[in-house]
Amino acid sequence: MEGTLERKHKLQLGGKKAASRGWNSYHAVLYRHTLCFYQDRKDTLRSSACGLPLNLTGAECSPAPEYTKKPNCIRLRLRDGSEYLLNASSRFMMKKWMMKIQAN
Ligand code: I3P
Repeated sequence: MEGTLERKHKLQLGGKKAASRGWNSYHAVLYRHTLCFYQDRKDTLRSSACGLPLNLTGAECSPAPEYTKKPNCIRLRLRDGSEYLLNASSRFMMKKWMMKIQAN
């Protein structure tokens, strides 16, 4: 599955506060066990991803209703201790992303 996702890096590897915690919007692509972020949809063809793909093996994914600044947020905790908030374009897309990520 692929589509627009806003992303905020909360915690880095080991659970330390991430250095840059602002929101950015990406074209996200969910492959079998990784979630990749691209500046633009056309970048997927050139394989020019923004940063490393997120390894979803052993990741935990849940809604984040306590984060009230964005309406459709998902909390994604990776096995390496890092954590991201992902904001989907609608409630429907939020549920769809969660279901697909959890299926990993
Ligand atoms: C961050 C930016 C984020 C904010 C984050 C700030 O500053 O304002 O929007 O997150 O707060 O650190 P910068 O752009 O200078 O990196 P929220 O929108 O979630 O508040 P945080 O430190 O509480 O994560």
